[in-house]
Amino acid sequence: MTSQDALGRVLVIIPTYNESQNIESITNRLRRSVPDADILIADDNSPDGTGDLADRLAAEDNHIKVMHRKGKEGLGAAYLAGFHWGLDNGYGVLVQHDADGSHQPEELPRLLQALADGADMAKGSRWVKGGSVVNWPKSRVFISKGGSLWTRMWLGIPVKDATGGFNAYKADTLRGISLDEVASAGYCFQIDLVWRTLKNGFKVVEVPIEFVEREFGDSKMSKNIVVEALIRTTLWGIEYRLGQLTGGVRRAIGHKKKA
Ligand SMILES: Nc1nc2c(ncn2[C@@H]2O[C@H](COP(=O)(O)OP(=O)(O)OP(=O)(O)O)[C@@H](O)[C@H]2O)c(=O)[nH]1
Ligand SMILES: [Mg+2]
Repeated sequence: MTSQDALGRVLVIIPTYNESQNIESITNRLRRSVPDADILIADDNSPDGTGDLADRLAAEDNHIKVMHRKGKEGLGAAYLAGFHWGLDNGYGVLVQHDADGSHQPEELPRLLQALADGADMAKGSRWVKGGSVVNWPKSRVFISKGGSLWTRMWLGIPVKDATGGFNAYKADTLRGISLDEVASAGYCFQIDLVWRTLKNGFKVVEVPIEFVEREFGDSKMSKNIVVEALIRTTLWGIEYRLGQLTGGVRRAIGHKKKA
């Protein structure tokens, strides 16, 4: 038995919307890289037939499962549904993995090893030593690094790649972070989850990854997603900083009363 076996069964959740050109290659690579893991494709009724293709892949391989959702509700909602399914079905580890080829299935064993070594959440990271991005325009690097810096500044969290979406969690971590309260949809979903994980006292370890820009299909990233992340992060930051301030004032008054 390896240290990773002790983690329990692994479920890799892949949200999809119009990923028919990518889904088969990504599931093939995942099956080779982590043969014991199960894969859950959470498809939002993609008009390009990704859901039907996923059904065909599942019919040929019982490690592949499909969740058909009624329509496009954002990747956050698809992940939440996938997490609940995985927790209800006894998986010990739940992984977030995009379909578009940006996350490398060959790097997943290193994330799982970080969990086996004691992390509660292993976060694939482009912006730690050893991490990188391939074929990204300067504008995307700026948005990603800027978003992480903004998040670190407001929330005071020691995470270099706050918006990264290639993450592995122990089941107990997800059970301990009030998933029912998560309302974020886009990039912000990643920030929301790592922020909750840290706030609840869980250990987050960043694992360097190579992030490759998608070759096929269209990005669902939009101005709205960036604006949602900016507004929500700033509001959480203000709430957090006010809490620090009022906590400090209360402590100071308490000290004075005692003296
Ligand atoms: N089920 C579901 N999946 C989605 C939705 N939006 C995006 N996805 C999937 O989530 C993953 C990430 O989406 P991308 O479009 O690649 O967005 P991104 O990675 O933030 O942006 P890029 O870096 O430009 O690719 C992909 O597998 C998408 O198919 C959605 O509304 N529903
Ligand atoms: Mg992508």
